Amino acid sequence: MSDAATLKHDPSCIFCKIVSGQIPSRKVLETDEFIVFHDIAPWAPVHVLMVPKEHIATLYDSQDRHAGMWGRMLALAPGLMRDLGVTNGFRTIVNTGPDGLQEVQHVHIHVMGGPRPWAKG
Ligand code: DGP
Repeated sequence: MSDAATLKHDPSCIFCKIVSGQIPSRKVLETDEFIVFHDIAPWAPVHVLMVPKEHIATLYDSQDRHAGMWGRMLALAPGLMRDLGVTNGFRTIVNTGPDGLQEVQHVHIHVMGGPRPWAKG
C-alpha cells in the first residue's frame, strides 16, 4: 500500500491534476493507490481509465514495487464494469510510448465495454 505524502507527483501532468482534484473528472472509484474515471473521449459505450495516484510516466517507468497495484487494479475491473452495466465482456489496454500510441504520459489502464460494434478495433 502507498503513502500519499511520498508518492511522486508531476504538477504539469493532466492526470496528476485529476488525481489532486485540480481538474474535474467523472470519478467512478477511488482507493488509496488509484482512481478510476470516465474517459473524456470514449471509444466504447463504457470507457473508464484506471490511473495510479503516483506519477508513473509509462510502463517502462513502472517498478517492482508497483506490481501489486497493477494486480489490484485488474482484479477490480470485472466488478467495476458489472457495476457500470457491462456484463458481456470488456477490453483492457495499456498504451506505452510513442509507437504504443500513448498520449498522456501518466500510466493508465483503459477499460472498455458495452454492446459492439464500436470503434478502434
Ligand atoms: P492514451 O493514448 O492511452 O494515453 O489515452 C489517453 C486517454 O486519456 C484518451 O483516451 C483521452 C483521455 N483523456 C485525456 N485528457 C483527459 C482529461 O482531461 N480527462 C479525462 N477524463 N480523460 C482524458
